[in-house]
Amino acid sequence: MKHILPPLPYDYAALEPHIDARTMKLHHDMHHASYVEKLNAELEKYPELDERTATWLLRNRGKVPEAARKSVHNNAGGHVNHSMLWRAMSPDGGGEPTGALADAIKRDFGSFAKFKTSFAEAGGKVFGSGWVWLVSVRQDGGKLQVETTTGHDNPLTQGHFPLLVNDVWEHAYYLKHENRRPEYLAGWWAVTNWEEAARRFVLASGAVAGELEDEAGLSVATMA
Ligand code: MN3
Repeated sequence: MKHILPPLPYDYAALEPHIDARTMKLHHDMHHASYVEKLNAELEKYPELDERTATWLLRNRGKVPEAARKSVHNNAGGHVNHSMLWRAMSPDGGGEPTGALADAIKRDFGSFAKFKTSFAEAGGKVFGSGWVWLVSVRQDGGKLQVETTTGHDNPLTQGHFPLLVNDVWEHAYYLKHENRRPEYLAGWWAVTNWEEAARRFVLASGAVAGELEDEAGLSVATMA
């Protein structure tokens, strides 16, 4: 099995002016593509991992041969995280979540405004390269919380199910926003895809446990 770069679900310029077309093209066609290429190249040496999905590789780090463990983890993480990222944004995005997701955000953060502050502050504080997430914690009754990860780590490795993600590596914003990460995070709300977050909220809170496949063909397993 070869891991495949999913196409961007919109044009490079679709998220302008908040995210510029050149950043989107480099980010998807160069950065994300290189994680997929490196993952495939590494896995060529390990036919026993041939049928494993990228999320399986992330969640089962200890079952990957030690010589390849770090590289597989970083590149599988880069692949999974960016695949989620493209869909966490939309040219039709922005606004506020509705329905059950909105209710859960209010329950766990107090208000939508407080959630936004928490997410933006956490993203701003990531030291170096990393990610900021809204996750559902199955082990805690589906409680929503904001988390950050460094490098290409993904909350799935902790059994936490990602609903929303933003990339705070410099390559995600530096061409347009230079060193002003808070400015990028503030503008990001205009393209946030709440429909996708709501779709993932249903996956996280539904009766379905075990392996789930999203449209990108990536396994987005909950921890049963
Ligand atoms: Mn990136």
